[in-house]
Amino acid sequence: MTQANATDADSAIAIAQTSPDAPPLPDGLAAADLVEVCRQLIMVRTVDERIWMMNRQGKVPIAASAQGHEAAQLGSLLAARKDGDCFLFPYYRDLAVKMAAGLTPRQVMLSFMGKDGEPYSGARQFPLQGADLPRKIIQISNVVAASLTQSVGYALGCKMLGDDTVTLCWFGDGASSQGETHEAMNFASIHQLPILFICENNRFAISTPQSSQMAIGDVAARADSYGFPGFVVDGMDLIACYEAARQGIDHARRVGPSLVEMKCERFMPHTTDDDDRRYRDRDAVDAARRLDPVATFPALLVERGLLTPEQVDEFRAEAQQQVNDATDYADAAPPPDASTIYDNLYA
Ligand SMILES: Cc1ncc(C[n+]2csc(CCOP(=O)(O)OP(=O)(O)O)c2C)c(N)n1
Repeated sequence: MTQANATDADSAIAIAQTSPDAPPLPDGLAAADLVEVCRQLIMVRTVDERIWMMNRQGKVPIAASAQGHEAAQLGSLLAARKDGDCFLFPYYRDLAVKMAAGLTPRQVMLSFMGKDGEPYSGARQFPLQGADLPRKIIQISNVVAASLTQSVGYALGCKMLGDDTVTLCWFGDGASSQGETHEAMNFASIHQLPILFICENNRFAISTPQSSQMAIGDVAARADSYGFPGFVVDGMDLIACYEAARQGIDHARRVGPSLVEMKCERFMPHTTDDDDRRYRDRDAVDAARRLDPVATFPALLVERGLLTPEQVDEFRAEAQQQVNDATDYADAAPPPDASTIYDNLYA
């Protein structure tokens, strides 16, 4: 890795010099990138917590939390942004992917409260499902693993058109147990499609532990049998996830598919409808929380001299203020007008 140039990303705050004995920044990253991703991380967590709270107040019908997955999601999305030419197929837990791609707190709250202005489906679907084409995102449904075949189809289209886009597809360990995943990966390999598969492995498919759905430790081990590379990375380490995704994107463009498995933690129940106390040991959840990226990543940047503790506090205050604003805005917004019910339907 080489020391990156510290000028190619905007940041509203002054960036301190990296400590002289800090390790070099990852290839292609500037100090300002890490500061900006730290701001996003704090923002996403603040939004996510508010969504959960609004569910308990009866104003959000359902949500799947990204808490514990943010380093995997933001690291991989940062790689996509640095590449500049990627199309994204996130899944229902990927709030951080969607927000880092440009979705605002107001849009998120409109979506989860089912209000007019929801950007994915006009509030006619599960929150944030449909498409956000200006931000190059498709997430049609939460049918587990369906997006793998859809994303492979997208990558095939790019290849046939001679388009340089790389497709990224995120999914869970449970999705990797579906037959559709095998079909998609096999097809992608036969045709050497420009796609990166990212498995966010939190070791649970709702209440089913990994050991009950596969007899192997690493989902990435399957890549070999499809004929492409597979890598395991610490999904709680944002920079490691960035580097793995960057290599996967590069590989997709030069050669074809690869699979990166990001081992992460699901801090919350599967969704707001689930009670994970029935199947998860609380000590294990508490232990997982000690790896929380929303604590470890800002601490890393402070240690490297890229941020001060006061600046981290400013990010937290800014996030609270924006999320308060977004909540009030969405709460006051009307539901979608009944006359738009047939918009965006084919027939
Ligand atoms: C085809 C299909 N089967 C079952 C379900 C019900 N379901 C919703 S989420 C889920 C678990 C998926 O787990 P995983 O892929 O590991 O993702 P995670 O929710 O853990 O992030 C299941 C079984 C579904 N939505 N679609």
